[in-house]
Amino acid sequence: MTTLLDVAAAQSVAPEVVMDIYRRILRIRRFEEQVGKLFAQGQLPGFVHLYIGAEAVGAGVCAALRDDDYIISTHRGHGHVIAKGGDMKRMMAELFGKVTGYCKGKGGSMHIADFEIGMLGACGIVGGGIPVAVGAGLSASYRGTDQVSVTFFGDGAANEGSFHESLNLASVLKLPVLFVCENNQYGEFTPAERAMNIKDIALRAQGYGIPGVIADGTDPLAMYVVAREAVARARRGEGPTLIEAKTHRKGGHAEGEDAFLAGQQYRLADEKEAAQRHDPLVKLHAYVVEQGLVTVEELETLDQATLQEVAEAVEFARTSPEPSAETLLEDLWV
Ligand SMILES: Cc1ncc(C[n+]2csc(CCOP(=O)(O)OP(=O)(O)O)c2C)c(N)n1
Ligand SMILES: [Mg+2]
Repeated sequence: MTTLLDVAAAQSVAPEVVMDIYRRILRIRRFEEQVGKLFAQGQLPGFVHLYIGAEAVGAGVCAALRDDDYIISTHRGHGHVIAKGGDMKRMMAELFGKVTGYCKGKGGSMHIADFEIGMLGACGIVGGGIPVAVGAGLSASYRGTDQVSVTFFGDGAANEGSFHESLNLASVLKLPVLFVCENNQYGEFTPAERAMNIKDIALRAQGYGIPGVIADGTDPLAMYVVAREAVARARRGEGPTLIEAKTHRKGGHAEGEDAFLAGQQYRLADEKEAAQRHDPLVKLHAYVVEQGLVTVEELETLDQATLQEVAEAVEFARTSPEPSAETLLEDLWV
């Protein structure tokens, strides 16, 4: 298989970084596949939105960050936490609603945060995380550090007022923020082309006087290269960048949607096929083998170890206690 990656970009990435990105993607993929199975078995309370298909974005961008940089996520956020170095056990326990979870079982899939790794939180309100990242960028700038703040959000969120206000303020104050739009071409069941009259969300950057970059969101190394440049610019004090990652969901909007869609098809004709063909894990697997960075057998061993890590996370979650009724009103701000 000839690589479907941007070779020029790929060759500017050091082999150890390539493999680091591969491991991040693999951890996300195996975690998410297991979450999909658990949901189908009725073992998880609440909705889950899987990140399968978009792993290149979170993994590529987070590999360009330092541990003390910040990220803010969305309702589709498991992949961002893992990409930033999150703990699978505490994540899985949170999905099960257990007391050992990241938010003591009170946040669930859409509200995982881990301040120790700079993960300031996910957000079930579409577009709700974007201004938080601007606040984190303002804080870094005010404190005189060179930390960078990244907000991931969808194409749907790019039509929210919070997106526009955030780009404007970050631009005016020259804040160290990366606005990373994961354009998977749908907001729930509505194709983006029916929700906006432009094809490229990156164009909106012009309206706020900041760079807008289009990247292949199925190419992990191209994502890394684009993020590396935007991060360097932000650290130099030159302000924010809007990165539009053209990507896909491999599955539905939320797990279990077939039950209420009752056979209705909403995916565009070629898009579903493209989502399969541009699987970021398959593409990076082919690349690392072709380049001789690692053997197929070594990748298989890595996969087995990752599956084991996921299995241990499930076991940890299953055997953890439920939160007690007395703690119901703790950790609330009222
Ligand atoms: C403010 C707000 N409006 C509507 C919803 C319902 N909703 C949840 S996810 C979603 C689609 C978001 O689309 P996009 O931003 O493209 O993210 P994606 O799901 O494609 O990753 C909508 C409309 C919500 N959670 N918050
Ligand atoms: Mg979308």
